[in-house]
Amino acid sequence: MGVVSSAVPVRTLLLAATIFLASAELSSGATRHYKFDITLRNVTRLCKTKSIVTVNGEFPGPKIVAREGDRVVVKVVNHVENNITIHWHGIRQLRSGWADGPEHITQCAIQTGRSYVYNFTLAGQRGTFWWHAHASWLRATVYGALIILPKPGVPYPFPKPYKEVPIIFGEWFNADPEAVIAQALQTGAGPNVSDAYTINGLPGRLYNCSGKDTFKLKVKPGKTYLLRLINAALNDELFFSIANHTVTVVETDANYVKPFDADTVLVTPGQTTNVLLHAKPTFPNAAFLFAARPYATGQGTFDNTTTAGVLEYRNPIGSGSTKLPLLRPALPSLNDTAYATNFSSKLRSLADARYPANVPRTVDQRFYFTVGLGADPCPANQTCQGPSGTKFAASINNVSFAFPSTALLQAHYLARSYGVYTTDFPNNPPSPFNYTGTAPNNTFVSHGTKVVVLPFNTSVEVVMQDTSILGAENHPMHLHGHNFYVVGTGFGNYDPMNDPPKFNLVDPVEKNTVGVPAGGWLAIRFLADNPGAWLMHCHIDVHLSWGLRMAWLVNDGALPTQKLPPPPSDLPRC
Ligand SMILES: *[C@@H]1O[C@H](CO)[C@@H](O)[C@H](O)[C@H]1NC(C)=O
Ligand SMILES: *[C@@H]1O[C@H](CO)[C@@H](O)[C@H](O)[C@H]1NC(C)=O
Ligand SMILES: *[C@@H]1O[C@H](CO)[C@@H](O)[C@H](O)[C@H]1NC(C)=O
Ligand SMILES: *[C@@H]1O[C@H](CO)[C@@H](O)[C@H](O)[C@H]1NC(C)=O
Ligand SMILES: *[C@@H]1O[C@H](CO)[C@@H](O)[C@H](O)[C@H]1NC(C)=O
Ligand SMILES: *[C@@H]1O[C@H](CO)[C@@H](O)[C@H](O)[C@H]1NC(C)=O
Ligand SMILES: *[C@@H]1O[C@H](CO)[C@@H](O)[C@H](O)[C@H]1NC(C)=O
Ligand SMILES: *[C@@H]1O[C@H](CO)[C@@H](O)[C@H](O)[C@H]1NC(C)=O
Ligand SMILES: *[C@@H]1O[C@H](CO)[C@@H](O)[C@H](O)[C@H]1NC(C)=O
Ligand SMILES: *[C@@H]1O[C@H](CO)[C@@H](O)[C@H](O)[C@H]1NC(C)=O
Ligand SMILES: *[C@@H]1O[C@H](CO)[C@@H](O)[C@H](O)[C@H]1NC(C)=O
Ligand SMILES: *[C@@H]1O[C@H](CO)[C@@H](O)[C@H](O)[C@H]1NC(C)=O
Ligand SMILES: [Cu+2]
Repeated sequence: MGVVSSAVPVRTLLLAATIFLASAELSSGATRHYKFDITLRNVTRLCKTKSIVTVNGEFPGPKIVAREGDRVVVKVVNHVENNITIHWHGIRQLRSGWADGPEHITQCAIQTGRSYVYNFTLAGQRGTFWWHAHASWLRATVYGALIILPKPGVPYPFPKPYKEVPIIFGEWFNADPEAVIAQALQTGAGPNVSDAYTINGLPGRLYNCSGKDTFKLKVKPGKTYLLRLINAALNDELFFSIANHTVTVVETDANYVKPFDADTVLVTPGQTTNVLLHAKPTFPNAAFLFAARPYATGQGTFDNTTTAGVLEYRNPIGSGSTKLPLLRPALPSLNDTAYATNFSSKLRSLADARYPANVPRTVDQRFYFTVGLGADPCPANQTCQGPSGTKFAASINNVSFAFPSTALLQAHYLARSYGVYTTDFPNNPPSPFNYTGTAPNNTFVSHGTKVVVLPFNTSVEVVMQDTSILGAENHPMHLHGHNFYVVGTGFGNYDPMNDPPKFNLVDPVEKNTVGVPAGGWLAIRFLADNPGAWLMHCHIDVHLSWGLRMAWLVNDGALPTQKLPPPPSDLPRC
């Protein structure tokens, strides 16, 4: 373990024991300094003690709370043996691409004993974000909430909640997650599944030996609570429900939506969703479980367990001794695509004068990308445990993206692409077939570090088409550096003649992560107004590891305010 002295004076965030936000006293336009020491820590879950990689020894990691317009400066010091980077999920990083974080894309990893300062502003954004490691599977334990409050005096477009509570879902492995993915990549098989899901780091009472490790939310009758849901699970989309309560959905991926009520909320890895919980008007003489378990569409095995927390009403009479009945929520079945589709279709932008939907109405460049699984042949000297003795792989337009030996953004900035990447990423599937029908005989993917280069301010439309090669599956696709509008979706093969007239260009939801439906397609539009190198990938980490990722290189514009500044002097080198 390297010992690193900090040259820059930094203020370490001290977390209050309570999870509630103390937001009123935050000023705005400030620079907020944090120090993230990447360290090992022993943690006991499910009766087993293991050493995990953490930030500042905390699990989940420290919460960052700032205001729209603030600057955030985080010095990350790596004291562990793993290479690591941190990504600020959903933050646009306007002209600060060097701070985005994905390893091999915007930076080389921070190696043992080294440090890097992430320095960015929170321009034009407010809502629920999160941060996580973006190297291998380290985000299994290295993640935390990043909350941007509106500027002082700017209200939410819904009644002010009494309290705000981050609810972070995670995925817990008794084994070392790094060993799990390393073994899977070696054998070609699907990775061992996790042992539990967690709520704010706690598996909850439905698991053996976890009664004490249950997140408790105490509420007062008649009050409204803003739950900031964040799905930090590695590989699983989650249904979330609270017994005997419906919630009002008001925001997704840090964009306000037209409010609607739901018994169950679907959150995919990478997504955030804000909901209002209206506590019952009078003391209900019961306690209520809230729980999350997967929405799973793939063919492989998955962790089908349930994490739970307890919603407890503060007894106005004060007699805490009476045992109250504990009610359980009814969650949709694990493969309830009808529920998932219905829920997703209700997400609509506010699209009003204050929060307009700036959806591109015209399109400069159109792309049709297949997203899905595939295979790699088994090396001659090995036996593989993937499909039919091959190794699992994944691709976009049959390209399984190979990480470059140096960071893409550096090569792009220095105009030295030779030997690092090529600019021939296919705009369309290389060989068309019935994407949601019988899979072609040859399911092998190709490999390459191929990118799409976009001139500054290109208006882009991407139709993402799920494939049924090795099983149709919902893929939560995440775009770095931009938000996008979801203008259309459907099942089966996308029809370029009959589907576009049905696109919603009025109030489509604005997101940074969206599930491409299992056996279906989804169309997004975005304006490439942020110079840099931007990863787009499936947020199911096993698919990401198998190559379901690509990158956009957005060129500088003509004006000085449209150019990527030079890299910071401490940018890690490979
Ligand atoms: C974790 O526990 C083991 C066994 O007790 C101990 O050897 C190790 O030093 C501990 N690690 C940390 C980071 O505390
Ligand atoms: C962060 O970036 C701003 C703008 O480039 C710069 O003025 C400031 O010195 C940087 N802060 C640190 C700690 O690097
Ligand atoms: C994965 O599971 C298999 C079967 O239970 C076990 O033998 C193996 O050690 C596990 N791998 C890891 C990395 O934990
Ligand atoms: C939990 O404990 C029960 C009772 O001891 C046991 O039957 C069951 O197998 C355990 N489940 C797991 C997943 O360990
Ligand atoms: C919870 O919901 C069930 C089923 O709808 C209902 O029978 C019961 O009265 C409710 N209990 C409370 C305390 O709200
Ligand atoms: C969960 O998975 C286990 C192991 O694959 C299986 O035995 C069990 O029936 C599943 N439970 C549910 C509710 O699907
Ligand atoms: C969902 O799972 C149930 C039980 O495992 C099964 O009977 C049903 O066919 C599945 N539905 C779909 C759409 O896969
Ligand atoms: C969609 O959900 C609403 C309630 O939120 C329900 O009334 C409606 O029947 C559902 N539609 C489908 C097709 O499931
Ligand atoms: C298979 O051969 C490759 C290339 O010669 C070598 O790198 C690899 O270690 C071998 N794998 C096994 C399992 O022997
Ligand atoms: C693709 O295959 C599916 C399933 O066999 C079939 O229902 C569908 O009609 C086919 N679509 C096209 C465009 O051929
Ligand atoms: C695919 O394989 C099947 C069965 O092996 C064979 O009948 C069919 O002709 C093959 N199709 C193509 C396009 O090669
Ligand atoms: C860490 O990154 C460096 C530079 O890219 C590389 O040489 C080294 O092998 C990596 N170490 C680990 C443990 O992955
Ligand atoms: Cu995926």
